[in-house]
Amino acid sequence: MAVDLLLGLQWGDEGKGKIVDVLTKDYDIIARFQGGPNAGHTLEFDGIKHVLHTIPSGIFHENAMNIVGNGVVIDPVIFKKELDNLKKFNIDIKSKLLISRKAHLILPTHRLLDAASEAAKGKAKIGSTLKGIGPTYMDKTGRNGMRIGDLELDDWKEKYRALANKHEAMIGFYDVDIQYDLKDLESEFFAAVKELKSLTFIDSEEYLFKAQKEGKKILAEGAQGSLLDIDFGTYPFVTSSNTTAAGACTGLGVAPNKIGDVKGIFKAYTTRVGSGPFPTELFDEDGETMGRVGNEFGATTGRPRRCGWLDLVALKYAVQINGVTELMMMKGDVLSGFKKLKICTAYNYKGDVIKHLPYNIEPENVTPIYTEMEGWKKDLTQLTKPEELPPALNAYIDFLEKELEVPIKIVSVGPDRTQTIHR
Ligand code: 2SA
Ligand code: MG
Repeated sequence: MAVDLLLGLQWGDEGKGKIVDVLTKDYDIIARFQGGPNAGHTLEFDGIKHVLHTIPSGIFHENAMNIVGNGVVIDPVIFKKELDNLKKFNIDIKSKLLISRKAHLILPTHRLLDAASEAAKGKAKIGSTLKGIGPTYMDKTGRNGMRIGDLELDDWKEKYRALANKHEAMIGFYDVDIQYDLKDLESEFFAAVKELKSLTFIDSEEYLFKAQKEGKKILAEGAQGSLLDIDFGTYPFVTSSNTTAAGACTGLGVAPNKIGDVKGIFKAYTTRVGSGPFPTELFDEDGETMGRVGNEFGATTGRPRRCGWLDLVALKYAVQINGVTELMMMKGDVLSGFKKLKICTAYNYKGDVIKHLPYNIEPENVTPIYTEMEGWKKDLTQLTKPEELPPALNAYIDFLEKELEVPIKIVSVGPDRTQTIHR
């Protein structure tokens, strides 16, 4: 059985958590393959809103197994908080959540290094979530990292100590003022590790080989978005993992020829949190309206998200990089009431009109070229059938399908599970 993927096609926050939750009934296993507690996946059902960071979004479904794959980085402290938040749901976590031994650990000093690195960058900072993501992946690729499997060894604390000492020396290297009490951070960390160790660690690639053989349906849940990919995103303003389809192969141990549907999710407009170029960003009332109506605040950090029109040049790029086979459009409801809508279909790049994403999309090089479309007034949030969608929204969807050459299978009209229209 092939492994399906669900990927964010923009700069994250497309609504992956909601859609995984909606799709989980069709899957036996939901697996996270990259990122870590920088992610904020929001789910809403029965009037409750829930934010997950490291735990896969299938956790609320009785019959789904949830896997944290080898490509993920785990902060035991945040993980423990996530587990605490789930307690009220009476989920049998031990039997429903498995963690790869090969996943890397975020140490308290990784978080401090993240803060020091960002502070040293000043105005050029990445806008990291400060969860220690970059330093942890640096230790992974630098072959210095600690993995979940290390926690099963008797001498793991020695390994921890050596790495933490090295990190402290590195923090000293940055000429910035970072206040911290490592003793406090460590006691919190060790307590959290103890709880983490009560969960089930597995060789997740082996588990997934078997599951595929047995015909189990697996969905790989991406975090962040394609434009934050370490290779293909707007470098250096990216995260430190491969958020694109290939990341699911390396982050779970799934062979490329075992990938099935690639579900790409995007917002009907664009948002970005953190620094970095954003060609269609709005600084006017329209952008303010999107942020307010769309409640555009970071689900992990609470930072306001920057908002702008849909950028088809960037979206097409993401569709191509990922080999997207079906699309899901989120938050169309937020655009209700706009008289006119703009879609960026090309860039003016240093005087030339181009339709691909160039090496550099800084504002001094790129000006978006827009196609204008009629808006719609209708409140979409109560709609349940595709026939009920207003004509102007159908025209918007048709236009996107034609440009992107991929069908839009789901139109989401609100944050709740039930506010989902299948086409
Ligand atoms: P990091 O923390 O080192 O991975 O940050 C590097 C860049 O990646 C961006 N990034 C994100 N962008 C959107 N959503 C993310 N998750 C949270 C959310 C973010 C939040 O769901 O809202 O709460 O602020 C996420 N995680 C990382 C980040 O902004 C940097 O630009
Ligand atoms: Mg998010």
